[in-house]
Amino acid sequence: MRLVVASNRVATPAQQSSGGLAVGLRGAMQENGGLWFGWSGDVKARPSGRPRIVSADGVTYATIDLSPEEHDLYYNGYANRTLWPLFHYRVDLAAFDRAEYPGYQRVNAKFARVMAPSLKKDDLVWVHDYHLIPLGEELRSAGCRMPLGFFLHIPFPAPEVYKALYNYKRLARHLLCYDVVGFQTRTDVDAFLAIAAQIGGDVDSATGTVQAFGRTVRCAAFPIGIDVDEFSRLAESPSAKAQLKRQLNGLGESNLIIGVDRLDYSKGLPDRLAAFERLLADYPANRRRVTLLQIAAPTRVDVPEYVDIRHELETAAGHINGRFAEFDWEPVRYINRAYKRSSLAGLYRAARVGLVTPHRDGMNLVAKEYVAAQDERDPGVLVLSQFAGAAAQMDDALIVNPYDIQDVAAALQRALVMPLAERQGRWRRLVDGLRAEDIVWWRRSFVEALAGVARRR
Ligand code: GDG
Repeated sequence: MRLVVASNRVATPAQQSSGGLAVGLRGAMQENGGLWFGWSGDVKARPSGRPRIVSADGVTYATIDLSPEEHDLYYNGYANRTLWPLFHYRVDLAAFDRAEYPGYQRVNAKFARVMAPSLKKDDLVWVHDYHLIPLGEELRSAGCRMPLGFFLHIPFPAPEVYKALYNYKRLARHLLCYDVVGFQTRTDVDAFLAIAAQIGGDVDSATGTVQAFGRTVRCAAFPIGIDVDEFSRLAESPSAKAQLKRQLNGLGESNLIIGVDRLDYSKGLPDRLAAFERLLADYPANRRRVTLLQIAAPTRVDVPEYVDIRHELETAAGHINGRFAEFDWEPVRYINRAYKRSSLAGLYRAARVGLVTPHRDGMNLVAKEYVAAQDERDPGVLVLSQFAGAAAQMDDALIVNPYDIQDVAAALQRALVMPLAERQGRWRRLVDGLRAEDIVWWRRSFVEALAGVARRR
């Protein structure tokens, strides 16, 4: 069966730096010839109604442009100023502007209009993430009868948080138009099932099945994984090593703690810096000997909350450096731009500690990439937030409460002095888990669930 994927952005093969997710999805589409739909990333005053088509290696990519108004209401509006903060428990940051939902809905309808004519009745359709929740219902209205699946990359919040959304019933009903709805963790599945029951669905929690509005929907956790070998290969590549040597010059003998995130308020960065400051204050032996390298690549720069968090972090990094720096040692290296994947892999490997402390995260792939990039003879230690989806699979990390600065500082200290044998034992169990549930396992499990729908029919 052919696999058709829809996501907000499409990673075409021309984009050299596409991440593991893009590569994983492309692999799935290459198996049986696939089609990938999405936004081109371009905003045009008069976008054409027809998609731009490119084909490579058995996969066809179809992208459309958005108008400035569509971009404002759909992408910067309902998706990133309402759903993103709310689903990450930031009700305080969520904009509940009723004018934005119709714009979001219209872009989903436009996607459906472009997609429907090229779909065949034995295709499997897999829709990704919070930008495109209504797409399944729009495709159904356009007469599409094939199995439709949806995967949510971000958390599904607890019912009491979710219900702060003025149209939460509408949105849940959109989700119930798919045949398979996938989440990152069991916690997310349970939260959604609770909502499904509250809006009138007949829910069987044991099987994750919901009967509602004349349909049967299967809900399950499909925790996303990574390509483990890609990261260990990248970490050992000559270009990673050469670049690393340059980048690390100047750090002297410092032990490195690394954080890598999109610059986003959900990632817990101000508290992370506060925990590092606490480490230096409470465990003074680390002064002059430990450096925090925080890479925070800017994203969603048109959304005001992202401008605020950027300023907050610059101030916090400056404050720590002002308090502790010596002429030959700067405790925080805060870098506001993106690096190549191979450079990231080299830096992960060089770092004694991987510090991943989101306040909320659907999964968090950086935690997994950090582990995959380690040298098994001398692996570093992962310090991981209990509120990242990854914590459900990675209990050999040092699991912390990211709001508890003292707890995080103590875990950093423990990681910095952890004996080799313990580091190796923890790393071995973590990497075995990553291999068992990697990116290929993830997409095969989801596609298999969707193919099961077709077989039962
Ligand atoms: C969403 C969910 C879920 C980061 N900085 C650079 C760079 N990155 C790459 C990382 C990693 C990816 O971006 C970030 O993935 P995360 O999973 O950490 O976070 P989100 O972007 O928020 O992703 C998340 C994910 O979807 C998948 O389902 O895990 O919970 O929020 O791969 O390496 N890549 C490059 N340069 C950088 O500077 N090249």
